[in-house]
Amino acid sequence: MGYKVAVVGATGNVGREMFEILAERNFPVSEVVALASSRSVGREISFGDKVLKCKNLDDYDFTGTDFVLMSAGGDISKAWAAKIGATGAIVIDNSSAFRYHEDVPLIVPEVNAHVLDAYMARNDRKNIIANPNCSTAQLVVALKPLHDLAKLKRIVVSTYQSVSGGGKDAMDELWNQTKGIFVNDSPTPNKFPKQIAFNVIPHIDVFMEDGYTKEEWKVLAETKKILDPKIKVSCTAVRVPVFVGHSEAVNMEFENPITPDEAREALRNAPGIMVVDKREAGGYITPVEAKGDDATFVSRIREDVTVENGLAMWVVSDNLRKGAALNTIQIAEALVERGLVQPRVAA
Ligand code: 11C
Repeated sequence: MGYKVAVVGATGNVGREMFEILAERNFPVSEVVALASSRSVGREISFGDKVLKCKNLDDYDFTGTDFVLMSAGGDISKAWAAKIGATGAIVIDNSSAFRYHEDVPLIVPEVNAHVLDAYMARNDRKNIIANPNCSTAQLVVALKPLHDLAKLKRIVVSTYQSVSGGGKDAMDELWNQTKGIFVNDSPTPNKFPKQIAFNVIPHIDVFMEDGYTKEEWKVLAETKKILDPKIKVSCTAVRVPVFVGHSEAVNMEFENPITPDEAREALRNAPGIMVVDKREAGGYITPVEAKGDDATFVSRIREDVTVENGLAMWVVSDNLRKGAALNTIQIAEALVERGLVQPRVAA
């Protein structure tokens, strides 16, 4: 039994990661199709030991396709997701276009896969499921076991986000600026508002009226939607000169007492998490080690003495994987495992 899977945005950072993860995890496919804009038609994409040629999204017929994994930006998702969903295919969308719609489930399988059951039972569903922002995905994976144990009241998150979250051009800008600075020829910032090489920038996405940025607002809105609307969230999102891997310093206040040891134990037993927490030099994870890994790593678990029932921790994950491509494919896996999607064409 295999599913026909199409990837929209096949040539992007996340699209390419999706093919790798589909192959790595042996997702049960009958066929995999690479879709992109007309300018990328014919470009070759690796899928396991096969090479796929990109087809044109504009004239692709989705009849018989089971899953469409979209990662081509919000505008493409807005233009296509409903049309594709109407053909019966399940769209799993990596953009922010539908995340906050009441009728669209926002899923991190380790946290709220059960929401899929109710959604798939609905006759009026639009067949669109949203994947969260990368900084939210790793955060809620780490918060969930602690929330179950001691009930979160409030969290304060500071992110250290890699440039790959901004796409390939952003990675190129860091690379070219870094090289340029050594030869006294630093190109002017283009993708980022200020120099990113040897610098940090406290600004990701657009500014909102209240002074927070959209990236910071996403962490707040998505954590509430996925985990619990009652949790108070404040975030400062910062871009750092790291190619892949987002890190987060998280301060938490709980309703009930919880010790660092209890937290460590709960995190160790939770799905998708790897605890690396030795109180010595190097006894924690950095983005360089998280790159290419599926786990959400938690380190530096300790008491936050500034509040009653407070803890602090350091959370790192590969933003292109758990933050994007992996979580998208885990949603498809959850739908298959829960018997919620059957192949439309027998393989
Ligand atoms: C970044 N978090 O690091 C962003 C990228 O809403 O899916 C992903 C944006 C999103 O720049």
